[in-house]
Amino acid sequence: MYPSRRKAHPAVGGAPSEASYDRRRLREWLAGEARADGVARRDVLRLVAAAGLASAVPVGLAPSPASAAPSEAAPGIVKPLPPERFTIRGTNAETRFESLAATGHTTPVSHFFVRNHTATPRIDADTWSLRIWGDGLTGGAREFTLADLKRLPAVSRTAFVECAGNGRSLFATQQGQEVSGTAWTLGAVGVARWRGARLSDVLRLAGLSRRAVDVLPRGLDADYVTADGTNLGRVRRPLPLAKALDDVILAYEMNGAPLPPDHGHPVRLLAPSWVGIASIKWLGDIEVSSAPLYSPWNTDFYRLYGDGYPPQGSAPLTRQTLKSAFELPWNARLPTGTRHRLTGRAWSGAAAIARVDVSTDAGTTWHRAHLHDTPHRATWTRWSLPWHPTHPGPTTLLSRATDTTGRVQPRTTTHNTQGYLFDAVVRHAVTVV
Ligand SMILES: Nc1nc2c(c(=O)[nH]1)N[C@H]1C(S)=C(S)[C@@H](COP(=O)(O)O)O[C@H]1N2
Ligand SMILES: [Mo]
Repeated sequence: MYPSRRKAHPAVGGAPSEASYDRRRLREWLAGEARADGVARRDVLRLVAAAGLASAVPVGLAPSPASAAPSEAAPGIVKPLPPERFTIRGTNAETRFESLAATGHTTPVSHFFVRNHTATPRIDADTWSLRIWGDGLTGGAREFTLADLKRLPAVSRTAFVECAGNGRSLFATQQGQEVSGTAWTLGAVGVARWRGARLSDVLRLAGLSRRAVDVLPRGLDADYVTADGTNLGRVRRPLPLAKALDDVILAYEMNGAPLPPDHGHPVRLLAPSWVGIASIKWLGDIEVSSAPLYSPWNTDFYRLYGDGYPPQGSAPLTRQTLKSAFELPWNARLPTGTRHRLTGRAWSGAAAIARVDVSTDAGTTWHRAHLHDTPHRATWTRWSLPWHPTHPGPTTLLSRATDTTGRVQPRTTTHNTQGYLFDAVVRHAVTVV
């Protein structure tokens, strides 16, 4: 179908670091070797431009006011999508951040965003199996049933899944910049308790060769066909072995129950702290390779392109960035003369949250918010601040997170054409009435 294109590379012993892996990839990319499984890079870039700009956010449009909520369900999503919890965006459903106020640290399936390239497939867990194959194994291909995976030691991990494009519409609404892709506000993120087998255990059982450098997990959902009709094959994105052996889970449970259809039933990958595309749903097979692998999802999508970046784009995206958000609708109306409790969440792909500062006067003064969870990496921390507005009228609320690496949300995010990794302080308009 779409055999992965390979080049000869010297064998690498042991697991390479993320950085050395990215450097090697970048060299190949510069040498013009990186192809997306037969689709040339320039063709995909053209496709991205053609398909993406059609759905670009018009500059100056306010982020999806509640009144404009589409009511019909997204085609291809199985679970109910009540408009008070979700905004439909094509084949995807964004969580309304304000609806998270009614949830705890973890996000129930009833509130968890869905990002589908095509549609949720219905897969029978009893007949499902995972195939591990490729020249990075010492022997032949191996199959694992769900029962096989459940016989392995189970690990549990609370972690977010966040789309690389979460916050994308803010490039237009806050920075006046055009970007392509789904116009998410801040709700393309959710936190769940994931449980499953370690990918490292399964790879070792399958007979991992010392020459292996990349794995390529692939979903069982339908081929992804771009707006102009190019078939990019099934959703798949190479993962460096260093990450695969570190903390990646083959998850079969979400919040203590079997994975629901929309989130990858029966088994998905969960790559903590990384961009959502790394967490392949409806896993069908994993190629293990002794040479770096490519797919459109690590060559043309999920890199940063634009004036601030090299012409070949950044290295493939790995960790998520730093964000914070209020659990309030856009343009919320808050009565004057009452004590409000402003609540929100903050998270970072790099580390735990160290502090959150909030401004209720468009950035003139800042107050340190109370943190309500013990901050941990790979998940979010809830925060709150009391506010007693005295003057009616419009104002702007700001929240600014700092993580334990010392990184602070900046005033602006450097533009990239596909609108990934928005990390700037969000200006949240409200009206005191
Ligand atoms: N097979 C498959 N896996 C996939 C996707 C997909 O469309 N197909 N979407 C990816 C993207 S872009 C994101 S952000 C996350 C979303 O996970 P969720 O739908 O469980 O929230 O799944 C990732 N895994
Ligand atoms: Mo995503």
